[in-house]
Amino acid sequence: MSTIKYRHYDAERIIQGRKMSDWLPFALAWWHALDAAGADQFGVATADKTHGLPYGSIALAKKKADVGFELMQKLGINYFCFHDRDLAPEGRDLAETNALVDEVSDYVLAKQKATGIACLWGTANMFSHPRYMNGAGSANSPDVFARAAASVKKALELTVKLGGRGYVFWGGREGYDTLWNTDTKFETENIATLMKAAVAYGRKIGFTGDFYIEPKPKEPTKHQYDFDAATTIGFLWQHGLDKDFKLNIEANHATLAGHTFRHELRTAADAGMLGSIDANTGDSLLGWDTDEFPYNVYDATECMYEVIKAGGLTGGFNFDAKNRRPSNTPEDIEYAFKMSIDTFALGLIKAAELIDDGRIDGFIADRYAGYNAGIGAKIRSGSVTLEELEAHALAQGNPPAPPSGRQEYLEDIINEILFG
Ligand code: XLS
Ligand code: NI
Ligand code: NI
Repeated sequence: MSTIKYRHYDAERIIQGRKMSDWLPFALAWWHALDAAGADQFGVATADKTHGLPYGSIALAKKKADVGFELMQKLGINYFCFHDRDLAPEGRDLAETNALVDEVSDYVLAKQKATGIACLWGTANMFSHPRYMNGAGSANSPDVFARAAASVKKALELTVKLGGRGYVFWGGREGYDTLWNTDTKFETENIATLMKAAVAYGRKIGFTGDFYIEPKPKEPTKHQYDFDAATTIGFLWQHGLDKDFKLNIEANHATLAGHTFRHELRTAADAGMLGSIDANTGDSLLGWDTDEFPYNVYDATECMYEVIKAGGLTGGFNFDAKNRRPSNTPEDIEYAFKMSIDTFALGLIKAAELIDDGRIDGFIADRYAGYNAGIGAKIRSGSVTLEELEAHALAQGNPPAPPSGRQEYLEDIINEILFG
């Protein structure tokens, strides 16, 4: 039971026929909440998340789990997300690395059993270690490719062990810095091969959840292959991966791609591939992946409108977010989660009000009403010919002037519902 007093979030409250907690399966990102301590390109950490223990030790790995579960219980958050390397440090070789993460994941699993807190998704960190400087699935070296594949195998095993709903591929180094040294076709084919092997192995060991790709256009590479939702969907279709994969849409990545968060959600949903969300936000004046805790209620309302229309997520809302560098105390972490959870809860409430109000949906239905009958219905059937369309155009004379799009009228409805 959460001990935090939320203004809007009430896990049991029913919205559009479902509990708030079912619409909003919130997750804590291990790497940000328990690791990120404020270091950036220009300075070292401003927070201390070592708990007096040696950095990279197993004792610290277990302590992080203690702190994480305590925090999730306090906040009433029911899920967490992890990279293999967030749970346990890298050993001297693959065998030792695997043994270390086995030990820590046993510890985490025991805590899950004791608390009922579940895993939303797992992933493999294939971007931090220098071996991945030229990519993982896209590596020019088959030895590095094999090492990446081995870490995907292990991370899948960990995800199954911890009962994860999903498995994420985020390709931090899967891209290029210069085309003068890169065969893009070759590299994307190899990435697909790695993903196909992951699907085959995952299904073999009983992983029934969704695989996700998390689109991001750049950073750390100049260009990442999973640029945005549309590019990623095309890749999945091209390689026959669309049955097993959905998208994990991150708000800040949408901004980096020159899209709105809502655009990316809609694009994924239109393809039936809206799976999960990394809930964060960037700063439009900074222009990099600052992973801030989301507080913009317009964005959250738009997001939840898309999520309700899509029928909910198979995944959840992972707070892939960290405190700003000067917010460096443990209380700041709680304030951040509390603020963002209330932001999304309010977004859900307002999105549901918009739908119940009906004016927006009604306007959109009217806007396309011409397609309900006659030549419009024929077009919608997909079987219309140019000859039929020409015959219609000749018979009708000039088409009537199109009606107004009414953007400002509709925006005023949004403001009315948000603010009265
Ligand atoms: C980085 C990504 C990363 C993924 C998980 O920008 O958002 O945190 O979510 O590897
Ligand atoms: Ni992310
Ligand atoms: Ni990100």
